[in-house]
Amino acid sequence: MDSKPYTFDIKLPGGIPDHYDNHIERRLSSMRGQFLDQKAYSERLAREDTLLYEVYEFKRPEIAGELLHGISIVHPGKVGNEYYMTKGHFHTVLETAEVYYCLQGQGYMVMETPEGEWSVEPLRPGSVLYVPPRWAHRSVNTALDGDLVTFFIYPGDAGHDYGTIESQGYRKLVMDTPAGASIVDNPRWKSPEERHA
Ligand code: PAN
Ligand code: ZN
Repeated sequence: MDSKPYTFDIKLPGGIPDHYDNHIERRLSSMRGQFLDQKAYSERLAREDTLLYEVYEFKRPEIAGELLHGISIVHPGKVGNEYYMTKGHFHTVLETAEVYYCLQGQGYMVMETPEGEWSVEPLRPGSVLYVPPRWAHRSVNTALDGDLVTFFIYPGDAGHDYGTIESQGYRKLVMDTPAGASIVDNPRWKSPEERHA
């Protein structure tokens, strides 16, 4: 792979880089079991396989020393009362961190450790979020009228573990309530004790 320095531009509003190596689209069908309101999920999926979020990546070798980076764009909307969100994941190499820089929109990063410690941090244009090693992370777009655009950067050897979140869920959900966007307990979350029982 070419190892010369390079630059790219991110035009705002929008957030799509002027060049990139890979474009990923994640649709409703890839989020089975993730949204709390499963009836709303199935009804929507029967109508259309909605595009929930997109990632524009720059390809680098997936080795320690490299930094993988790109743009994540979560579109606005809800399934039931739950805002569109990313799948979320732990890094396979748990002891690897990540930095997110919010460029546009508003939302939250929902985070959790394997021990069940949780944190939900706001994302606003200009906010920089440090996700320490060991914390699973999921971005949620709480603005119903525009995209949540973030720039991310993480170690080349981190890898992605989606399966753990798919089976246990996150401890906290971000829901649209009469009081606005609210952080609520996930009734389906399994504590580490329940998981190992
Ligand atoms: C990001 C995420 C991106 C999409 O690049 O991969 O926001 O979210 P999911 O990977 O959970 O679908 C990142 O955290 N990389 O490690
Ligand atoms: Zn990550």
